[in-house]
Amino acid sequence: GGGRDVKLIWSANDISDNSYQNPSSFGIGLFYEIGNPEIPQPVVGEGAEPIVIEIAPEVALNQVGYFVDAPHFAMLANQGNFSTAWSLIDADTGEMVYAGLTGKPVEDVASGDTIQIADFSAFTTPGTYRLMINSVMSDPFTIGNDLYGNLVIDSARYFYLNRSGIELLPEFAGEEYARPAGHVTDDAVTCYKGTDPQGVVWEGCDYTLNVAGGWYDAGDYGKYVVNGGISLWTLLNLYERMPDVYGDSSLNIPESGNGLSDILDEARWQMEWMLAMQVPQGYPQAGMVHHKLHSMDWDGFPLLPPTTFENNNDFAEGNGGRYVFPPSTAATYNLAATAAQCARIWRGIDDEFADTCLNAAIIAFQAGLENPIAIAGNTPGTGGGNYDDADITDELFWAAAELYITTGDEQYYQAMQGTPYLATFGGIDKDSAMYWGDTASLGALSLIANGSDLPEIANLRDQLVATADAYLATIASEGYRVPITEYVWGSNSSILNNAIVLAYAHDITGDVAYLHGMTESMDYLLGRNPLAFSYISGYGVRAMTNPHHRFWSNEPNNGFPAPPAGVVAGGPNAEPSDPISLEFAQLDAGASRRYVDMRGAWSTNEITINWNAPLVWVVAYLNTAYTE
Ligand code: 9MR
Repeated sequence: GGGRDVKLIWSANDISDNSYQNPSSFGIGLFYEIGNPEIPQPVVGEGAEPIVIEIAPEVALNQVGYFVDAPHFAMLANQGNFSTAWSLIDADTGEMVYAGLTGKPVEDVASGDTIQIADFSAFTTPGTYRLMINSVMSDPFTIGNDLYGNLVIDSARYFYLNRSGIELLPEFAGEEYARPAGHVTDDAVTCYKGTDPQGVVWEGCDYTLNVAGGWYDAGDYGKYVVNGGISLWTLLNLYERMPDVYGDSSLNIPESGNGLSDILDEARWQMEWMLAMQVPQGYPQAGMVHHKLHSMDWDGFPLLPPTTFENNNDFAEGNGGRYVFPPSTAATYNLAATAAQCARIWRGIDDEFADTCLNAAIIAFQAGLENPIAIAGNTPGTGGGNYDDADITDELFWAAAELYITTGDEQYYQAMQGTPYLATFGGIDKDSAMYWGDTASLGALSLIANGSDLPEIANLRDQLVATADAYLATIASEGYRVPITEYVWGSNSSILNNAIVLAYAHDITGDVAYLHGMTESMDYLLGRNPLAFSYISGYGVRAMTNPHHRFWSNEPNNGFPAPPAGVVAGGPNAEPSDPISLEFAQLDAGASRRYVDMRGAWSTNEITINWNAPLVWVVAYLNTAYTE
């Protein structure tokens, strides 16, 4: 092996120059470069300095395993600039079953690594193995087709476990994750009113809304329509494409046993909250949708969601209350789109609910057209994210597409034609096909999934396949074989959303290459990456355990459990912005190494509904493809 230093840092430093909140608790957590949990953890005390331990390098591979006929690649980073031997070893007998040589090492720009790559794709005998590359031995992993059955369930339970406004009971949540209802006082919230430090006057409103319920967005207790929308769309789209994956009682949630798909029950929890964010008739901007709901200041960390919260609706002393913020065009189209999905999906299941959704969608779309420039920007206070989005043409297209699918009404076809996205697949030529701020692809995927026979669809399908081809080309050229080259905030979700596009290309063409692009995307997330680290909690021997989450902050002795299994971290961020990532991430390495598994690291290690939703979609698809 080569002489590169690798380190494991355990730190309990007090990080005091922190603008988020409760900084003293942020420094606790494991920092892995290439970590090894078997190394004894140093004892830490107040204000201890980080301790650096030299440990061995790790083989980067899918720590869960590989499907039998999918590609089988593994990497070793920075252990020499020469071709080297690898061998596959039966984990039970110790016998070598297959062997080969890496090619010439690859210089990977994204990480800065020099990588020796083993390709054992031709070995297809199911079993448990270890892989040795250049004398570095891996942990055991599987070759087989039943890899993701548990992950299909665990990843989807994320949503129940992040519900607001309902007590999480032990029989559904498990003892560890049970907690009181959070923010039941969201049943009466008014609009923020006041003059912010920049002199901007916020008008307030003459009503309160019952906006209890929904899912918490992420590590914070905000609830945002923009972001709630793409997350909900993803689960509903999963249901439209794969209605049988989540049968009744599959997720053990309170609605289990009602005879309906549990993923629909879970989606409805969020749909009802989205509906409640719409401005009621009779008030200014009726039909528009409030952008978001959160408190003026960040909540403490760690912290159980408070059951009651002083919303400060009468604008008494202080400004720490919880408010809805002004309607935005983007939020309005997010509701129009998802409520249109709702209207067709619940038709025949619950017609009254379908009617409610349809009515809300139609009204929202019209309100969006009449208020095209209600653009969300910065809001006063620091208690929530902005989800600011100045370009709403993509949301308009998405909403029009969903309404057209549901109603067949010509006006929505014309609205789609008024945007670029009926002629051009929204995701083409982009590093990521979609995210909360770019939703044009969602409309195209829905049109394709619902078998639209519009004349434009053939071209959209071709462009979708061309987009998927570009991802396959990226996989082939990136050292760690991922379908992205940019590492934005939440980069792991770019990979997952691109994998959804690969799934559609697989549906359209039947070409297994796209399915393999999906398996390779999961390989990366489950450990075949520069840090040889699984970004999905509970899956893999070195997996994420310290997310930025106010309840699952991994302080079990104080009532804050480690995360449940099946939660994906945001992942490496080329430009981390929180003090923990800035201190502990490898900023001198490439972007795909800029990550730390520490709970203060909100710009690399937060967890959110819009990142777990595509994880659910992708593993549901792969599990179905490989086990049926
Ligand atoms: O996912 C969002 C990412 O695209 C933005 O770059 C980032 C900064 O604005 O915010 C992310 O969203 C956060 C939101 O604002 C508040 N809840 C947690 C979200 C994930 O970090």
